Amino acid sequence: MNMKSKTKKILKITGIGISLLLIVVIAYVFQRTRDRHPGYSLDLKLLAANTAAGTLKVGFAIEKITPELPDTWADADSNAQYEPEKGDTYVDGNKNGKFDAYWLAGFDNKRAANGIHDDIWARAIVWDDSASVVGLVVLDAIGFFNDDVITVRKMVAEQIPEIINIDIIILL
Ligand SMILES: [Ca+2]
Ligand SMILES: [Ca+2]
Repeated sequence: MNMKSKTKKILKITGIGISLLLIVVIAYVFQRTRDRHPGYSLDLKLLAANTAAGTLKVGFAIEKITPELPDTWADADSNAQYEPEKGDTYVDGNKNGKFDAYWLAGFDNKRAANGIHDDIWARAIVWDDSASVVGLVVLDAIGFFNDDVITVRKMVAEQIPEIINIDIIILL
């Protein structure tokens, strides 16, 4: 095999490798960005208000949503970042052999929760004017995305329609 055909073969193999890598990257991006609720739409129109004298019913609820923190960790260099390669260690409180971390958003990366300072909550209010029912939920959370909101709306519609027929659910 001469040098020219050897170079051709290496280029061919490299091209195939790059093509396969590209296909994997495209498949990964497609999987990560696909619509998890295809066909879902939300009609934000409220029914015309009931002009007859009636009753406005309002309900409130609050629910603790603080996750359990089975494991804690020791910050060897006191930089508030869990970095086992720098000597940070965890205490396997639930004895499952892995660090069950809750990663905190903001300020920096690798910030694992190491205790509960304050509980976090979901607070809800529902208005019912007998024409429309609107629910508003406020979460102490960062990273509750549109997919999650749609999932909650579907869960409410599927699981509790006999309790209350909510026309619109707003999550903040
Ligand atoms: Ca550290
Ligand atoms: Ca654990």
